Amino acid sequence: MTKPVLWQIKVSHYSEKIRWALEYKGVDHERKSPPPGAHMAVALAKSRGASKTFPLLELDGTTYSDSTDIVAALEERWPEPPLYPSDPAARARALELEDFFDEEVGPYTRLYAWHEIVKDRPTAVRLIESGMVGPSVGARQAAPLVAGFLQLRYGVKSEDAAREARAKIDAGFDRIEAELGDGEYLVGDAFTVADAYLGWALRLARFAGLDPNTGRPALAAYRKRVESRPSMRDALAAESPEAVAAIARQPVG
Ligand SMILES: N[C@@H](CCC(=O)N[C@@H](CS)C(=O)NCC(=O)O)C(=O)O
Repeated sequence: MTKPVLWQIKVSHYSEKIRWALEYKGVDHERKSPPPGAHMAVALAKSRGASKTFPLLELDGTTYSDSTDIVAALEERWPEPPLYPSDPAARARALELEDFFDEEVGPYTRLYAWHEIVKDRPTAVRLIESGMVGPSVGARQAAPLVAGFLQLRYGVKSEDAAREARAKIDAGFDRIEAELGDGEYLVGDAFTVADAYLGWALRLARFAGLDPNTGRPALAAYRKRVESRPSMRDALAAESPEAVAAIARQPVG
């Protein structure tokens, strides 16, 4: 079997979801990170026009796009350890939460994080210098171009959009706090696809200076628990810790 190839954007939480899933299942794979900016063309070419976003996963001759479909393909190919609960009701809930994070929390967290980073030129330059976004040489010159791209693509310069994003993020975290209760994981008593995604959304929020923990004790304890899992630590350590440090406005460890 040829090794699966993950086409990723390092800083992307959707890519992180797949990195966590691959580590969790112990799947040996290769990672490719084309320079951001070139990613759209690469994604369109690799997916034969089906997707302009990353992640993509090449697996057994098929290119899967969209992180939800990629997790489904991984689950089918490597059922153990499972990311989907076996109980149908629990499974439906895990998939509903995954969808909620994908649509209602993730894009807003991304928009808010970029909004904060773009406002703060030294942080933006440090991030570009880390090689995580844009060319690592000429970071100072590249910063306005990267900011311009983000503004066009995600509307990151509007204060109204940032305010709306913040409200969505807070509502999402409040929902999670309410749903967690005393549970160790989001659904049932095992790590699932829902946990694989939420962990990164929480880190991204912290990069942007948001503090999901205050006033949310269940969420704070949960985050610590999930991030201390060895496979999660490995997935996080594998991607430029310097870049993470460059954008962190709060300790994210
Ligand atoms: N629904 C997609 C969203 C993927 C997505 O938005 N990826 C972003 C990275 S966070 C991307 O490739 N953005 C590049 C762009 O939109 O130009 C998924 O779950 O995979």
